[in-house]
Amino acid sequence: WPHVLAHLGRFGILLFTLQFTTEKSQMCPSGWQQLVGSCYSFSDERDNWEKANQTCLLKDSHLIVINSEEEQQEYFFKHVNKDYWLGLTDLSQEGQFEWVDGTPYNAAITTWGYGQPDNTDNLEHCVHISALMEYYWNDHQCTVLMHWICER
Ligand SMILES: [Ca+2]
Ligand SMILES: [Ca+2]
Repeated sequence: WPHVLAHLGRFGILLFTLQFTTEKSQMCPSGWQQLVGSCYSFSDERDNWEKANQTCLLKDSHLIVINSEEEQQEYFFKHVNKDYWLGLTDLSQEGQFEWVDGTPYNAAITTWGYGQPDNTDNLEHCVHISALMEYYWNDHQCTVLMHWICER
């Protein structure tokens, strides 16, 4: 390949890029989307946070964990138009947010909506992306039925 590419020049690089992209997309099971290095499944149904969490675990995945600003922008600002549960809760201890996959919660790269998290009525312990808040995050009651995104 490298020898051939040298002769093909820019066209060769294009071919190489196409082949690489194809191989990457084949890493995701059917029905999953390849975006920014992981595979994602956007639910058609709505469910409470715990059921959504369990559904992801049963599919060898976890509720989406936002690890970078790129991921936030790539996904939520361009690909969704609904509210979706994230893999982030403060169920264990109020105000101590934890990602479901053990990723350290880094306040520096969170994307909370204005005034959030506000733990309204001391009942909001599950985090979702909010279409109403232009895809910023909001803590909400875990029993609310909502779409969700699994990541693997
Ligand atoms: Ca809370
Ligand atoms: Ca809230």
